[in-house]
Amino acid sequence: MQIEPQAFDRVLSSMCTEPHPVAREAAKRFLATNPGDPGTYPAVTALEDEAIAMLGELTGLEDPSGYIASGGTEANIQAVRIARDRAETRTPNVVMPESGHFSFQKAADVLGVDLRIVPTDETYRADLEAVRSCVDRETALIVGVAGTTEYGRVDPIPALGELAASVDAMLHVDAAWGGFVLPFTDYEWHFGHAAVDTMTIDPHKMGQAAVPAGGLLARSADLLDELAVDTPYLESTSQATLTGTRSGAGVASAVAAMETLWPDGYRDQYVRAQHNAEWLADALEKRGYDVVEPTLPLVAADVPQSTFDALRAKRWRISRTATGELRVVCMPHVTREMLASFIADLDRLEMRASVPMTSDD
Ligand code: 0PR
Repeated sequence: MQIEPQAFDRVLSSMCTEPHPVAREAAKRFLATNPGDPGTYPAVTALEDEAIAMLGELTGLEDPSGYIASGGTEANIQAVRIARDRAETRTPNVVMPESGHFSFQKAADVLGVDLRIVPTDETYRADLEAVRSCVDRETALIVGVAGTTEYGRVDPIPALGELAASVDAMLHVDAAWGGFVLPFTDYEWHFGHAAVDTMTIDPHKMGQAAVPAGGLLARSADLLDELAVDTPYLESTSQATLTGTRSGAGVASAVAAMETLWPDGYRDQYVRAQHNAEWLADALEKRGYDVVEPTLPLVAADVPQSTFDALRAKRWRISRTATGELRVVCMPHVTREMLASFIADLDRLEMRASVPMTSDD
């Protein structure tokens, strides 16, 4: 029996989306290539250089170093690895707000660094005082998030950069999800705005590329060189990636998506997604739910557990924040019609809940 891949028509929980048609096509064409072996697959290697140049353009970095990773998890692990290997101490720590993605816990675990998680403030952003009181001479890295996974918040990146510099630590910005919408906002989040050393920015999230296409960027080549190991029997001499063999599909589809959509297509997509998020937040508020204001296209709202479960039973793919709020990510595949139909289902559920049960029910 052939199982069909799932449609996206009820998916409100994903930070990935349907690849743009040109990205899908490029992924198919480059499926059999392996940028892990540039000597054998030079065409896809040239494409990867293009991908990094374009990511540099999005993030205010003139001469970017980096590579297309398997995803944000790999990019975050590698950023921690660079910082750990640069640190002068043998017992380095990494300071991160509690809004940081769980991939940093994996990084800390495999790399043997001490991960210090500090609280966020009432706006769900890194609390600068908390970060300041946690850093010390052994801090190798401060992590700031530009588009948090749960609430879409952007940490005060320039101030985190100053803090990092004051203790000789590096600053990593996790813009895995936010990186493709933030260029159209007033936030200060990238290499051109602050003393950012490394960044995660994933084409396979808001960038509309096919999975796997994460992105790791470094301000200078020497930072990326920290990751390089010798590859004696390949034609190329060293490799900075965590994975060895890797798919050229993600690389090619990232380039195709960015060539097609940067900047106008991404801008249109951001505007549409942000309007949708505001429309949904408004609709939920009108129905009496507490809503966390969507500063980027991501809505969180306090919906009772029973309502959440009933919506799941209606096959809506929704997820929750750590504190239990309903969380809807307004990705490119999430249309106004989808959201209207979601709200209509919510209304039907609430109506049923408010009508007293009769013996006919
Ligand atoms: N950094 C941030 C800020 C993220 O939100 C995520 C993933 C990562 C790093 C890790 O990226 P990769 O998953 O590419 O390694 N955030 C979502 C999550 O883990 C990703 C996701 C994707 C969730 C698809 C659901 C889904 O259907 O929750």
